[in-house]
Amino acid sequence: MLTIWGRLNSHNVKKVAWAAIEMDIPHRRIDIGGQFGFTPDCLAMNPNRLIPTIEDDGFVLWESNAILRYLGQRYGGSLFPADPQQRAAGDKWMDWQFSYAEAQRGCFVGLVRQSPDQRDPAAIARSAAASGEMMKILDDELGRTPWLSGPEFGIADIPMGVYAHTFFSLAIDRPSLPHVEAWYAKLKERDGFASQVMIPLT
Ligand SMILES: N[C@@H](CCC(=O)N[C@@H](CS)C(=O)NCC(=O)O)C(=O)O
Repeated sequence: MLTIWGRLNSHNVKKVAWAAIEMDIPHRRIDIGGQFGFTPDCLAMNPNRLIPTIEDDGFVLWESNAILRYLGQRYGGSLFPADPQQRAAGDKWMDWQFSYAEAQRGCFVGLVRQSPDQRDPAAIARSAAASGEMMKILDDELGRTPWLSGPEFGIADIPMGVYAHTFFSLAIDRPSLPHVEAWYAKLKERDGFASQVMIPLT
């Protein structure tokens, strides 16, 4: 059975927990990281002191997007496109998500993880503006293709899907993003997204 280690209020853990449901993989998730800390066994599996880590039939893996690709290849069927160009076209959005996460970090941490007296409103506004600018790039893409994975939903939609939920949940100014909003509305209809991603931000 697949084991996922990591607290669910982590963007990177949400990706893997959602993917496991999309792929119908029997699994369990164990809270570690953040307030749960790390046991020596966890650190032996992943010395980075980061989440998520998975174990699947004795195979240990960390780095959330590497995990998505592994699960997609082993269990994902059509969620992991066979065509190299279609897969690469989605892959770039999976890598792009890490740049996006940097842009969004300031407003997420400021508004969710910091108390009002710790907040730096200017830093939050800068991060919100940078996030909105990047989301406009995503919006252009989603005006050309229904999914980041191609004609159908697939693993390339998962990383930015998780971050889009945060973006639309934060009390920040947002530009007009009709295509991202339509894509996000379709994601919200998916059971795995609703149960693993659409949880209160903490
Ligand atoms: N590139 C790594 C980043 C992992 C990462 O930064 N995880 C954060 C949570 S989203 C973490 O472990 N923070 C420390 C903690 O939760 O204790 C990945 O995608 O898996």
